[in-house]
Amino acid sequence: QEAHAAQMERTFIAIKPDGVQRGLISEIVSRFERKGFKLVGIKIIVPPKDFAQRHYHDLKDRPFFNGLCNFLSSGPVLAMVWEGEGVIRYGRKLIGATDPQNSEPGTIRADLAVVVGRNIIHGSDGPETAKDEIKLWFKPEELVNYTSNAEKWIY
Ligand code: FUP
Repeated sequence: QEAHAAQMERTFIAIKPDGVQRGLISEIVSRFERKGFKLVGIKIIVPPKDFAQRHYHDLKDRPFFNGLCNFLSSGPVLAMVWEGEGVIRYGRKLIGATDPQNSEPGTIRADLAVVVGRNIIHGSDGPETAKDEIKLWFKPEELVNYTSNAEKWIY
């Protein structure tokens, strides 16, 4: 009988409208790709306002919630699912602190953004949110299971 490999960890990553408009898609995607994480879902959409509100529902009581949701739905968002060992936590590391003024040089937000309201990228902050966000943004059939040739050299 064929051995069943446990599915590796997955996280939801989105390049927000500022990152897309600034032409930063390839720069950001390449950082995840070169690390050794695997892209298993990707699409570009303009999320409707109510969808943005669902995505950020945890922040609904914060003063910036309305502006944040307006911003997310103001243009194209590149929605992605990345897979790999520790990808949720390490994805957050690649992204850097929420406020680009506080994020460490070398991180995406530090290197490519200046203010918190235009911090160009979103990444799930834990296993539960990763699961919820992947489910919100992607249908199961939009996620691809495959073995990349590099995998046997990464793990
Ligand atoms: P993060 O998980 O790093 O994206 O941070 P949060 O979930 O706390 O915040 C989500 C988004 O809200 C941030 F990406 C930008 C926006 N935000 C503000 O505009 N002002 C703030 O003070 C905090 C967050």
